[in-house]
Amino acid sequence: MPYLSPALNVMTAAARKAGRGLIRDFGEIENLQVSLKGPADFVSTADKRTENQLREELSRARPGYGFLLEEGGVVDGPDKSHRFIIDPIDGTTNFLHGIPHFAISIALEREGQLVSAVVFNPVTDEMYVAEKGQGAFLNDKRLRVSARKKLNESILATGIPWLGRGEHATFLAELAAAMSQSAGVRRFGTASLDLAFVASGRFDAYWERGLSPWDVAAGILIVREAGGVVSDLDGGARALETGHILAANEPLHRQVLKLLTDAARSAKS
Ligand code: LIP
Repeated sequence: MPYLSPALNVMTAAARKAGRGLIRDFGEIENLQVSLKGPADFVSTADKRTENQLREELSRARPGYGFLLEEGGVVDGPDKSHRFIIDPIDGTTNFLHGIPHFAISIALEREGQLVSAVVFNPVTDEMYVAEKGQGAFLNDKRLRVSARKKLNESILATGIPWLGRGEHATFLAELAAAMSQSAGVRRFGTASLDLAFVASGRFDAYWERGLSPWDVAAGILIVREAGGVVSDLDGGARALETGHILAANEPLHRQVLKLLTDAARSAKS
């Protein structure tokens, strides 16, 4: 059984409750796909409503804590040492298109350190949790990153930049290198779940550029507590700040970092 601190208990309860609302909203999406207006406004309302609900639940249980919210930005609380980092719907594009792969992501920071994390996929009812120093769990099962050491046997996941976003040339060079040296590359579209999949050994490694703190905060702690390594794309510890992230087991982290560094360099020369 996972160790659930009181804070983590509050976070999982809030995620479950908000998840029920998201499931109802997701049911509407299919109908809206075929309407002329499309589901965009509906989804943005669902996003904001879910965020408000999470904020209310968490504030009630932990009055005074601050927030970093995808929609609402920074909300300072009187307690300067704690803040929740929340993405109410990570994988919004999937959600908008009726693709059942999205998550609620909640991290708790204490004195600037990630200490508790929840990534909840309400469709599959998969609740990933981690507590600093206590390990990572999927529902009741302890998580461990994969044991693969060989890149040519590994599945890598990534995020693909799109219209108006990211350095396409750099990404294409990275993808070409990853394709030619690994057993395959996946793009599922939800950073928090990509990280949770690394933690559970489903993916051997994951990299993406240009993410926001709320996409990755909870997932970073989950990977680390599952024995994985998370860095930025220079190999440093600033993934949360830079939004450029690489997560893997230790031997693969080294190999994929080199592959990406070489590829990015070749794209620039
Ligand atoms: C999304 C990420 C996804 C990434 C998108 C976006 P959102 O988060 O989970 O992996 O490719 O750029 O950041 O916007 O759905 O919360």
